[in-house]
Amino acid sequence: MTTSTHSFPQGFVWGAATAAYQIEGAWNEDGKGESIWDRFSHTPGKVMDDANGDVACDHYHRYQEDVELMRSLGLKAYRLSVSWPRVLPNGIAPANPKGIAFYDRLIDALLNAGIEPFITLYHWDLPVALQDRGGWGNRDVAGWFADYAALMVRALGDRVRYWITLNEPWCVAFLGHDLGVHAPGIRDRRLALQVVHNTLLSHGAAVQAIRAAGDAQTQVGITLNFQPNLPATDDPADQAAADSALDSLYEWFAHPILRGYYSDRVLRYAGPDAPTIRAGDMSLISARNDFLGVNYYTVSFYRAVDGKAEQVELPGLEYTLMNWAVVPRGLTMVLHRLSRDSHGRLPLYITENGCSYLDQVGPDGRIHDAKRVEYLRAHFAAAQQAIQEGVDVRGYFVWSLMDNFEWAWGYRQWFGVVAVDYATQKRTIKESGYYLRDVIAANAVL
Ligand code: IFM
Repeated sequence: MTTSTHSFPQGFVWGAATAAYQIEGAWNEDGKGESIWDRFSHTPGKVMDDANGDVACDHYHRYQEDVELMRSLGLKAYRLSVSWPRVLPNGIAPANPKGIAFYDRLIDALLNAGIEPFITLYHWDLPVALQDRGGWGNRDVAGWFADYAALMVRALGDRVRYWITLNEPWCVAFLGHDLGVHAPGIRDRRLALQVVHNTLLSHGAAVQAIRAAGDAQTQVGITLNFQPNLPATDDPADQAAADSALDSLYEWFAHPILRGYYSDRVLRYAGPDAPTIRAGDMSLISARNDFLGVNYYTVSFYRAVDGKAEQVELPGLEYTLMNWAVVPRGLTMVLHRLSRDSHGRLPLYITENGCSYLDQVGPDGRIHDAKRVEYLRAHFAAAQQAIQEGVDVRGYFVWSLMDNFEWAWGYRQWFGVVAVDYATQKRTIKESGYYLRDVIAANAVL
């Protein structure tokens, strides 16, 4: 099925993504400081099975093997995150030379393998030392984060072109500070809304710092997660219900970044809990990005029940192990919306997309993860459709390179295209990994 209509543009950036806490392990080695996820996962009852990332995929020690794996899959790019407390144990200077040396070696190994690194600076592992000073709830975090960003660009910017400031700040704010199911495990809505603003502010400050420390090649952006609201049926009442439900992911983050203000709707929802905004904040938050990272997994369905919007599951639809509905057209919709709202001027990278299923090893010893292959195929096609319709999508990173620590779920979810046996640390490429390899080689949906 390799017709040109299924092809991606030349030079399309195919990759896979991971995050430091989910794979590195070595949680207290070589001078690394404690992160809020170390603290959270070491607190009984916070993570399923009381699992933690102390060892995870032991990537800190096995990065060379992992880069070889990436090379064997033909990845053009790899999205990794830096552990802030590994390089700055107290969150601020002095730096930990051994921590920086790890990323230095990793970047060199990637470049030697012909793989372009995309670095995320914050994928949820704040130094505890900064949490003790109020963490994301303290406005000073913008300065701490900008200094950390500048440090990393000075250390790696001669070889790393693509910088992502934060990953999914919605999760930082709401899962970490409102629902309390992620570190630091706080349940305080007012604080969570201030964290929304402070993460955005930190992004803006880091964009400036990265540009100042980088060169003409440097590209900087942020990765946001999207989960659009869709009607459960064609009934206009359900459409109205979907439209009336707040799309908190879009409105708290993409909207202020793209437009420079919070929508009336979201401020109405916040009421007295709305964040404190100072003069100049919104122009910093909405300063130009070179690209936007898009994480997409699923949608939310709404139905009108007694005049109210109610979120529902749709019987008959495929759901993954996370209980996320498989809706590829949602990705096409998100890409179109972002293109429209940025007037087509903001290159998009899909920085995460993938699915968790309980994989079975077949009698032949291989992992036939047919559902993951199908999920990826359908979402590649959905992205390709948006590109054909004129959306500027430059790359696609599958989540995830390998099975890893899935936050509050511990090791009970499997997103990798490579399986990890945590007892032996043996890596096994799944069928979906081979499928990804073939798609990359063909640069087309197969
Ligand atoms: O594993 C996470 C990742 O860290 C952030 N985005 C969603 C993934 C799957 O839940």
